[in-house]
Amino acid sequence: EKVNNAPKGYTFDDFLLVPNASWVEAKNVNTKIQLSKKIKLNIPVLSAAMDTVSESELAIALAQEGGIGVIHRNMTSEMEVEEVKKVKSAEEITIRDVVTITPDSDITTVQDIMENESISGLPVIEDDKIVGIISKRDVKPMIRSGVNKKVNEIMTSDVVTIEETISPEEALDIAYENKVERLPVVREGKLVGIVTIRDILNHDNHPNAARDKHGKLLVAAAAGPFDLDRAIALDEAGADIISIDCAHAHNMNVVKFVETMKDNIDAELCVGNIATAEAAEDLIAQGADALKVGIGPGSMCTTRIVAGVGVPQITAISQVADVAKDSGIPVIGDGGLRYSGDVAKAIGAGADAVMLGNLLAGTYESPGDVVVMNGRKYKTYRGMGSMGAMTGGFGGGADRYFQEVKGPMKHSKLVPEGVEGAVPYKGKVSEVMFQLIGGLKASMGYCGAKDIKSMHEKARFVQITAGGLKESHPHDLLITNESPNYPLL
Ligand code: RVP
Repeated sequence: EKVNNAPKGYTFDDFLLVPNASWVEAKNVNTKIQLSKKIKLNIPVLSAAMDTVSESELAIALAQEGGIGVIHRNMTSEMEVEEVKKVKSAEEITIRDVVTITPDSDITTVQDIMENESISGLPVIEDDKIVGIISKRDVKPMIRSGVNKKVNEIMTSDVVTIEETISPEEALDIAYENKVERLPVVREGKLVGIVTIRDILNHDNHPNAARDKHGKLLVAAAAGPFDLDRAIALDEAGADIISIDCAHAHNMNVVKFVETMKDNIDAELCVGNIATAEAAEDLIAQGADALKVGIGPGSMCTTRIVAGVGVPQITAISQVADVAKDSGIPVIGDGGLRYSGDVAKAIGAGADAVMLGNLLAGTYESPGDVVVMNGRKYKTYRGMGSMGAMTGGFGGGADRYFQEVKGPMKHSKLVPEGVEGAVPYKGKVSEVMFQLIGGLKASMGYCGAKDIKSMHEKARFVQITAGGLKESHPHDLLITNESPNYPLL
């Protein structure tokens, strides 16, 4: 009975989206999402918390495009905290390491410092307070005419300072208004840094970036399901989302611990992975802020082969989304996405956002070096449940799969659920996102959906056959020029 009456599970290749009557053009669609009460993304994309995908460099690049990176946890808690901090301070234009001078110094000393350090202005400090500022323009004529004066005789005493909390735009306005090139930054009257007009103007402000209320890039970080200390440390370091990273979040001990996690952190709590409506109900009841869906769809995952367990991804997403939408909890479709069309199908099936491993591995910003094989460039990509990730690094791969990480780790004691491999080098995250979001926007144009919410409502699917799938891919020709959004392995 339970075999013959089993429900069917479907995935991306089993369906296509049906074109609708549409007044929407791809160039005008809006891909913004509210990932949780506090988190707004401009593109519905998260990076996978994997050690060949997401460290600070990739998280910075993805947040600048409008998505959010999830720092992996196959490193010590201290190292992960540092990665979070790097993302949070990535676009800081304040120079923290300020060289200062005292009022009674000779201007020849000032001249020497300016030349040696290649800086053109020094704040003048007395008793920890800023009492003036001296620039190359003040010093040069004196030195040229051979007059040796003290700093306090020629410095500008009327210093315009700014508070640390000010935005770059406000700082620029103040600098222009007061006709000054540099602004000392103060906290409770004490100098903590300096901002120059040149640095503000050179600062590429990435208009589509995903930012917090202070203008800093958003970042998420992974923690094990019972690793409260790490979750608290990441929260204190400023992570916007803590992502509970586990192969089976419907393990009832994991479900039970969600409440404790929630009680101890301010950041939003994303929990995964799951693949059923029942799991969604249980986790929502415990207070999860977002749910991550995917058991076994990952490109390097062998869970479905090794354990025989999983739910094809489109079915999993739609089952979880049906439950989550009633509670307003966002759903992240994690794994199995190979093309931009899959992103559109995941969203059409009810996902609010997607999490990408393979599609972001092999970018310039992902960890690891480029290797050349048979004249083509590749980067390594491995499952967190692969032998390499479980034995190398810090055990963050093994406990994701509920395996013993203590003591000397012997290969023979572990049962991997992932493989190690390589993916073609794809260039910068910005280029990958351009194609991916371009494809999503095209899809939304076909479906008549002006934004993600209306994509949820308007998407209609047609189930296809093996013949339909064959017809969908390029066929009956030899591809002579590889397309950036249809790579060949
Ligand atoms: P993909 O994008 O298809 O490469 O899948 C990425 C996802 O696969 C990750 O976000 C994670 O949920 C899952 N994963 C990571 N490691 C493994 C494994 O070793 N089985 N699976």
